[in-house]
Order: sequence, then C-alpha cells, then structure tokens
Amino acid sequence: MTHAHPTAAHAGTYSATTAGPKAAPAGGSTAARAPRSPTLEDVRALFNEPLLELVNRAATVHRAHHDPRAIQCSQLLSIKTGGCPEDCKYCPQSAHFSTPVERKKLMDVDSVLVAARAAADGGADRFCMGAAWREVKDGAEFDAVLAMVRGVKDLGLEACVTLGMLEQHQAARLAEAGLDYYNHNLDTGKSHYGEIVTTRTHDDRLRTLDAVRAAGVHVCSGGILGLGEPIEARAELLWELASLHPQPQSVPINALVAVEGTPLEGRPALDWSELVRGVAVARILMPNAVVRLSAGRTQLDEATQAMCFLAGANSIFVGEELLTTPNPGPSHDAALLAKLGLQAIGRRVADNG
Ligand code: SAM
Ligand code: DTB
Ligand code: SF4
Repeated sequence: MTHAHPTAAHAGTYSATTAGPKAAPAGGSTAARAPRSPTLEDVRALFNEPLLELVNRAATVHRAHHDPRAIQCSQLLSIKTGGCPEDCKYCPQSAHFSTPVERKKLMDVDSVLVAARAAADGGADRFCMGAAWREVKDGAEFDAVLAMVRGVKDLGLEACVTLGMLEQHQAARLAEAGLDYYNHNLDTGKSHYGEIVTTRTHDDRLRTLDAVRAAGVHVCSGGILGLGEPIEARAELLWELASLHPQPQSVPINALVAVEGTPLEGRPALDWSELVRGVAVARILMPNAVVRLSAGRTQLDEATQAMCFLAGANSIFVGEELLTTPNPGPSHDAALLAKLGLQAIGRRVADNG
C-alpha cells in the first residue's frame, strides 16, 4: 500500500516552515534536525494558530518553493453531466437529488476539442474534463475520453480528467494517451466521510489514487470546506492528503457551492477566514504541491482571494463555469490578477513568444 498514514513521527521536531522535500536541515546533526512527517496532532495545532501567524508561515513556505507571482490556470468542462449514481450530498449532478442540472450524454470529441482550443486561447494552461460517473467502464465512451485526452495534448495544453473510480489498466491507458493529471478528491476527513457519501468509502478513493500513481499520472486530490464538517475533519483531510506518498502534485481546495435541491442547500457560506486557514495549512503541509483555490470563488470578495494567494494558493479554475455552477469569468480574473501583480502561467508563455 502506498497510502499508509504515518501515525508515529520519527525523530525531530515538525517545523511548518522547514518541513517538506526541498527543506534541508540547517547544519548541525542531521539526525537531530531532520524534518519529520506531520502527525495529525501537528495539523490540529496548525488549525489553532493565530490566523496571521499561520498565513505568514504559509507565505514563507510558498516563497521557498514556488514563484509567488505565477498562477496555474485550469479550465473545466463537464463532458458528461448529471445522472450520477453516487449520493455525494454536495453534488448537483447526483441522480439522488432533484436539482437544476439536466442529465446529458457524453459530449462528442470534436465539441470538446473546440472548447479546449478556446480555453487555450483564453490563457488556460490545463484543460480538465469531468464526467458524472461513479467509475470508468471500458468501451466506446472510455475510448472517446482517451481521444479527447490525445486531442487536448495536441493543442499544447496539459490534460486532466476526473471520471470517478478507476482500475489499474484504465489508469495505464490514460497515461498512454498522455494524461498529465487525474483529479480524485478525498473531499473530507475519513471520520466525516459517511455523513457526506454513502455509496462508496474513503478507502475506495485511496485505491483509485494508488492506481493513478502507479500508472505514473500526477495526482490532483483535495477536498471541500463548508460541508458542515467539524474542524477535526478538516485537519484529518489535509493530514491524509499530506500523508500520501508521494504527496499530491495538485491540491484543489473547494468552498462548498450550496446548490438548490442538494441536501446541503442552504448551508451557511464558509467564513472567509476558514478558507484562508485551510489554504495556509495545505500550503504548509504540502510545500511542493500546486494549491488550487477552486469552487466557490463567486462567493469570495477580491480581498479574501488575495489573502488565499498570500497564504500559498497558486492556481485557480478559469472560465465562466466550473462544471455546472458559475465561476468569476475571464474579465474579473484578469482584473484581479493584474491588481495583485500575479501572472497566469499560460499567458506568460504567450506573452514571451
Ligand atoms: N464524479 C467524479 C468524482 O466525484 O470524483 C468527478 C466529478 S466530481 C463533480 C469532482 C469534484 O467536484 C468532487 O470530488 C467535489 O470535490 C467537487 N464538487 C462537486 N460538487 C461541488 C460543490 N457543490 N461544491 C464544491 N465542490 C464540489
Ligand atoms: C475540483 O476539486 N473542483 C472541480 C474539479 N475538481 C473537477 C469541480 C468543482 C465543481 C463545483 C460544482 C459544479 O460546478 O458542478
Ligand atoms: Fe457523482 Fe462525482 Fe457528483 Fe459524486 S461528486 S455525485 S461521484 S459527479
């Protein structure tokens, strides 16, 4: 198993600013100074830090591992919408709930590639295709998704898909088609998971992540804040993600979009400080990952988003829509990035040649 949780720390003191693969012990005895993996207790302690101290530590980690002006931009497309057999309480695409989302068939390859080209023209560097499937099934539809991945790569974009559970041979076929990232979120901490989804287990999620990693595809895995989960479940979620070996290369932090008709309709919006705190803890625990400020940005003011970038977020979803819900859109995002002196990495390449 590659996802064993470290329950006992080895020698050394966990340091939020120096922990992580790139951090070298600062002289002296390496045995005594070596950074160790965070324990769940360490993560709980981060959640209790004064917010601005935490943001300052996260900003320091961020600057030690990344260009703080660069923002990775992914554009989403729902290639198969609605009618999903899973009962994820947050999701407007579940067939268990009556929501405004209409069930549609899998899109054809050409239409997907038209959208991908528009995403590239709009400055996205990665195209992420989502399907409301419980799991991938071999056959014509999966073959079409493989053709979409190949087409997206031919356009010079990074390719990401999120298709539900996956077997090893399917992950291998996606890798062969050139897939860069597979998105599969742990969504919430293990102790809270059964409150949110009953049609699969947290261990099912980990098994899919193992298959993705074994195929050599980068892992994109994160979660949702604001489901009504206790702080303990947030600490668990981020500890579980940080305990994966290797850590996920991409970590989306979603704020719940409470959609009418879902069981979480009417759930109060996450307080901005809780989102900033979640981003900061993710950055400290996973120094090399790209941390994405994901769903829910239409509910956030610019100052909150700025604070998330300061706390280590270095990626967003761009475009007018996420999968089925609205996103701020290109003109708002261009204005925000310009105001903060940040640059979309796709635009940097475009502007330089
Ligand atoms: N069916 C696949 C799966 O669940 O892995 C892929 C698509 S699913 C929509 C991808 C992710 O979107 C979920 O894991 C969840 O984190 C996020 N998501 C779905 N509905 C959301 C909502 N209302 N608010 C925030 N995030 C949401
Ligand atoms: C992720 O973590 N967030 C994205 C992407 N991965 C697939 C999806 C957000 C979906 C928000 C609800 C919707 O638009 O349907
Ligand atoms: Fe289906 Fe994914 Fe939505 Fe769950 S989150 S209902 S698996 S589309």
